[in-house]
Amino acid sequence: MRWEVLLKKHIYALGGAGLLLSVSMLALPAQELTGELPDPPEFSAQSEPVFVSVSDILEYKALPEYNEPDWVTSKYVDAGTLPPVGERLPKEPMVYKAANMPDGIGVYGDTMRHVIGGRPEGWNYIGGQSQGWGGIDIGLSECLTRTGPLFTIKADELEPMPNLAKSWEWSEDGKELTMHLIEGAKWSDGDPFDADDVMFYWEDNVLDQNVSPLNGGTPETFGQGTTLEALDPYTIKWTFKEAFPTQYLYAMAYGTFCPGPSHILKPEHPNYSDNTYDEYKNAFPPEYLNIPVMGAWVPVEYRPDDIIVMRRNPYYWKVDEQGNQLPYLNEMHYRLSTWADRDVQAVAGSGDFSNLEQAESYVEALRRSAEDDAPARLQFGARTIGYALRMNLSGNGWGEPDARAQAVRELNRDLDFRKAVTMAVDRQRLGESLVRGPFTAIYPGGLYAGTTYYDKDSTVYYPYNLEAANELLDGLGLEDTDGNGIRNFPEGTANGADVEITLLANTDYGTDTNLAEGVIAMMEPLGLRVIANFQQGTARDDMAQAGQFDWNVERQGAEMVSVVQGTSALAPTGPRTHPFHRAGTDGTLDLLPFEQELVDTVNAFIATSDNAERAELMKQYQQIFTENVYSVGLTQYPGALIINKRFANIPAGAPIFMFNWAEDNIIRERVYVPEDKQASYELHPETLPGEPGSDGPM
Ligand code: BQZ
Repeated sequence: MRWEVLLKKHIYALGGAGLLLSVSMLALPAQELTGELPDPPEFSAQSEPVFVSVSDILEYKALPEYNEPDWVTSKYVDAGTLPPVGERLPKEPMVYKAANMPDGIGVYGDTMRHVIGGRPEGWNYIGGQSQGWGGIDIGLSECLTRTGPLFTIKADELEPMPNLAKSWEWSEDGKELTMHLIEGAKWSDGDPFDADDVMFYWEDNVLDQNVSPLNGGTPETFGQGTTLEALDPYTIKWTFKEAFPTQYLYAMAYGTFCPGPSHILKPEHPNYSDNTYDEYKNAFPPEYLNIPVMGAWVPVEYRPDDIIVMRRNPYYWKVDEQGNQLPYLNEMHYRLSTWADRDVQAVAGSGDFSNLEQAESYVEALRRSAEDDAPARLQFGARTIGYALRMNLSGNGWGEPDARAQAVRELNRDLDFRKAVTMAVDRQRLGESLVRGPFTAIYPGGLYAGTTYYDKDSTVYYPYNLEAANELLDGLGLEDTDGNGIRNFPEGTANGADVEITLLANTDYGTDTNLAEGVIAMMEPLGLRVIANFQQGTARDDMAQAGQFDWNVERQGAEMVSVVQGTSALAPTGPRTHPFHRAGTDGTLDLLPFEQELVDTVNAFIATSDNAERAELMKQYQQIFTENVYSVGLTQYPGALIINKRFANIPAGAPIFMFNWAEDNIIRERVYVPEDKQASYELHPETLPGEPGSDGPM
C-alpha cells in the first residue's frame, strides 16, 4: 500500500511545481539512465509442441480413391449437380499424414462456432477489405506458402510449408526462384486455380499503387526490384536482386500472398473496367454470398451484426491419407459480437474457440475452465502478446500533419524526448493494472524475451525515472510558459502552444484502451497533454495505415515474435512496409541515422541464411532498437487457446500467436469431432455453397 500512496502524493507535487524540482538534477550522464532489465516472472507454457519435419505433416500425392460425406454423393453427385470427388480434386492433392494428426484420421460432421469482434467490410481481401478477422480471412484465403503450423517444426529445419505452391527450386546463383503451383485445383465454384490468379494479385494489386491489399502486401515486401512472371499455367518465376533471399518465402504466406479469384475480381478492376478503385474495392459487399475461395469453407449466409455462416467447399484440394476430402467439419459460424465476448462464450461453451489475449479476462477464464464440468480446455503458450507505444516518426508529411502535429513529429524524432517518455512509463503498474500474477513482463520494446532471436545483453532498458524524464524535457526547452501544468513548445514552434499529443487506440479491445489510458495518465506528471483518439478496429487500422496519428498504442505483429515472419516490417525497408514510419508526400523516407542502421541490419538478415550470422544481426538490431527507444514497450504476456473439449486433432502446444494466429496454427481443416460427441449446431445441414452471388447455399 505504502508506495502507491507515496506515488499518488508524489505525482500531484510534480504536476504543479515539477518543472522547478527537476532543474536541480541537471546533467545526469546517459548511462545512469539505463538499468538492469528484470527477468519475466516464471511462467511455463502449459504444453510443449511435438517437433517434426514438414515432410512428417504433409505431401502431394495422387491416391487410389477419394471419399466425401455420403450426403454429398447422394444429394449432389448422384443428382448430377456436382462432378464426382475424384474430378473435383487436383492431380496430386495435398495429403495430411495420419501419423502427424494428434487423434488420427477424422470423421465428417459438426460445426466450429467462432465469435468475433470485427465486422466484414466485404470479400475483396486483395482489394483491401477486411472480413472481420477472428479466423475468417485466414480460413477463406489460401496462400503460396504456409507458416502458422511452423511452431511444430524442428528449429534447424525451419522453412515455410508448401501450400498453393507445392514445390520450388532456386537457380544456381540464387537470384531466381521457380515455383510449381498445385495442378488441377479449383476455386469453390469449380473455376480452375492457376497462374492467372497469382499474376492478377501481383500485377494489378501488389504492384498497383492505388490498391492496398489487406495485411499490407507491397512490392518491397518481396524485396526492392523483385519481379514475378508466369512461365506456364502452373509455373511462376521470381527474380530477386539479392542471392537466395529465402526470407521472402515467409512473405509468400498469410497475409501477404494469398491470391483472390481473378475470374470474379478482374472484371471489376479499373484496369479492365470503367470502375474506380473504390468501386473495385467495394465490389463484393458482405451481402454477396458464395464468393469463390480456395479455403475450406464458403460464406453462404450473412446477417449484419449477427452471424456469418460458411459451408464446406466441395472443391477443397486437401485430403487425409485415406483419401477423405477435407475439411471434416461441415460448417463454420462467425457470430458477430465482441472480442471479450469470444472469451466468455468459449469458456461457457456457447462458443467453441477463443484466443484468450486480453489479460483482463484471464482470472475469470482460468477460474471457469478449471472446473470439472468446464466445456472448454484452456492452454497457455509462450509470452507472444506484446503492446507498444509507437510514435509517428515521419517528418516529411506522411498522414499530412498540421503545424501542431508536425511539431509533435519533430519531438518524436528526438531521442531525448523518446527516452523521457519511456522513463515515465511505470511498466510494473501498467502490467498489474491489466492482471495481477505471473503473466505480464516488464517489456522495454524490441524483440520479446523468450523468443528465438532475443538477447538480453543486447537489450537496453531505461527504468521508470520521472525526475530524469522531466529533466530531459527541460533540456529540450519545453517550458510551461503559461503555468497551466502543461509544457509549451518553444517560441516559434506551433505558436508556443501547449504540447498536445493525440493517442490512437483500438476500442475493439479493452486491453488497448486500458493501456492507452495508462499512458495518458503517466504522461501527465511529465507535463504532456495526451489526448485519446480511440477508434473502432477498422477505422483505427485505416488511420494507422495512413499515418494519421501522433502516437498509437498497438498490439504488435508476428515480426516481434518470430522475426522471420513479417521481417520487412522490422524497419522501414520500403516506403509502405513499416507500421510507424512510411514515406512522406514526396514518396521518400526521411530515416533517422539509427533507422538506416536498422534497415541495413534487417536487409542483411534477409540476405543471409547463415544462422550464426542471423543471430548476430538480431543482437545488433535489438541493441540499436532499444538504445534508441524505437518504440516504447508497454507490456508482454502469454496468450491462451480456449477450445471446446469435443474437438479432436488440436496440436499440443499450439500458441495463439507466433508465425500466425491459432486459427491457422491448429490446421482447422483437419480438426474433427468424434461421432459420439457431435452436436447438432449446423444451420444448413447437408447443403453446399451455391453459385457466386446467389442467395444462400445450394
Ligand atoms: C485473431 C485474429 C485473426 C489484425 C486482428 C484484429 C485486427 C488487426 C489482427 C486475434 C483478431 C483477433 O486480430 O484479435 O485473436 O483471431 O483476429 O485474424 O486485431 O484489427 O488489424 O492485425 O490480427
